[in-house]
Amino acid sequence: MTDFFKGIEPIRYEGPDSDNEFAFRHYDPDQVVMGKRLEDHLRFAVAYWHSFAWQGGDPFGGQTFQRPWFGDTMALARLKADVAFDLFDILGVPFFCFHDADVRPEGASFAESLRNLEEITDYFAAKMEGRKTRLLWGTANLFTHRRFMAGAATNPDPDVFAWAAATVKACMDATHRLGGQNYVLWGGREGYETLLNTDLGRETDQFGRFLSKVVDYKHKIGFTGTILIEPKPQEPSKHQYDYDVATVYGTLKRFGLEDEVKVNIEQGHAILAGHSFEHEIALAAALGIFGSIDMNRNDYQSGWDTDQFPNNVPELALAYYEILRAGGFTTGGTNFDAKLRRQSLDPEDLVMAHAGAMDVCARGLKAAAAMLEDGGLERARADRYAGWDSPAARKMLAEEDFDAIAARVLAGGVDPEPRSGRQERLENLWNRFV
Ligand code: XLS
Ligand code: NI
Ligand code: NI
Repeated sequence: MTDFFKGIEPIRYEGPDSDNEFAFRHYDPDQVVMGKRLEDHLRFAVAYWHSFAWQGGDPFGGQTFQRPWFGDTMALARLKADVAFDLFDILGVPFFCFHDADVRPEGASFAESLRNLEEITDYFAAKMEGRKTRLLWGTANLFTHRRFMAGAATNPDPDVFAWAAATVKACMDATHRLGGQNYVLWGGREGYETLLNTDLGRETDQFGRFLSKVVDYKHKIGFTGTILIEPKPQEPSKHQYDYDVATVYGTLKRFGLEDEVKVNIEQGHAILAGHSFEHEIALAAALGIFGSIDMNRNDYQSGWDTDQFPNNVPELALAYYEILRAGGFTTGGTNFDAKLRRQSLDPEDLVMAHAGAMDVCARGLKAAAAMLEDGGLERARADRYAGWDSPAARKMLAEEDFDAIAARVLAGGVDPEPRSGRQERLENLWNRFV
C-alpha cells in the first residue's frame, strides 16, 4: 500500500444507522436481492481518468489537485497504478476502466507510446493477480491530443484514421490481455464543428468502416467481451454522430452491426440529449443493444457534462428498474465516470465520493427490485395492453391489410373507449418504494 490513503481502512457495510463516514450504509455486497448478490447486480467500476488523471481544470482555471503521481514518467505511471489499486481495495470494487492516455505517458513516437502502454498493461496484470478487481472495459483516448481535433475515424485526413486504428488495436490488445469484459468506443470528436467544412455522408461512412474493422479485429484475436458505443449528443463536438441510443441503433443497422455492438449509456449524456436516463436504457433494452452504464449525473441547470457522482435515489430506482426488467447486466456494469468537484482536494474526498455513490446505487437497485417484486407497475402495464392479447387484434397485426381492417370498422364491430393512463397512481406507486 502507498501512503496516499494512509489511515483509511477498507470500507465495510455497517447498516443504515451507522454514523461512520467511512462505511457503507446501504451497499452490502453480499446481500442477496432477486437471487443475486448486490455486488454481482451492480458490478461497480472506478474510472481511472477522472480519479487519477484529471487535474481539476475547468475552462477558466487550471490544475487544483496536486497528486504525487502527476508527471510524464513511467515511474509516476506505476505510482499512479499503485494508488489506483489502493482505492479499488479500500472500496472493494470488482472493476475498473481506463483509456490508454490515463495510464501511460505519451511517447515521442507511436512505438514509444505503445511500449509504455504494454509495460503498464503488464504492471496491471501483476497487480490484478490475487486481487478481485477485474477490468470492466478498456478504451482509447481519441479526443485529447491535437491530432484528433477534427475527429479520429471521421477525420478528413486518412493518416489520422490510420493512427486511430493503430491506437484502438493497441487498446483492444491491452483490454484482451487483462481479461476485459467490454471494449468501449466514445467518439467525442466523431462529429463536426461546422457543416460548412464537413462532408457528413463521407464521415459517417468512414465511421461505419472503422466500426466494422473493430468488430473484425475482436473476432480475429478471440476477444469475447462486448463492443460498446457510448452515445453523446455533443461536447466536445458541436454535433456528435453517436447522438443518442436511437441514432446509434440506426448506425448499427446501416452497417449491419446490430448483433455485434451494444451501448454504454451515461446518465449525463442522456440528459444532454434531452432524454431521461431510464428512457435511454429502456430503448436500448427494447432494441436488444443494452450493454452497460456510466453512472454520473449532470447538473440540470448548467447544460454541460459535469460528471458528478450520483445522489438521487428515486431517479436511480427508475434506471435500475429498466435494467432489472431487461434481465440485469451481463458483461456490463455501473462505471462511475464521475469526477470530484475541483475544490474536493483531499484523498478522503475520493474515497467518500465513491462510497456514497455506491450506497445511492444500492438504494436505487433495492427499490427497483422491490418495485418489480411488488409487481404493481408490471400488472398495470400488462392491463393497459391487454386488448392486444385477443385473437382478433393479433390477426390484425399479423395479416389484415387496410381494406380488411376498414371493413371491420365499417361493419360496426370496433368502437374504442378511452381509458385512464393512471400516471399519477403509478407515480404514487413508485414513490412508495423510494
Ligand atoms: C465523456 C465520456 C468519456 C467516456 C470514455 O463524456 O463520458 O468519459 O466514458 O471515453
Ligand atoms: Ni462516459
Ligand atoms: Ni461523459
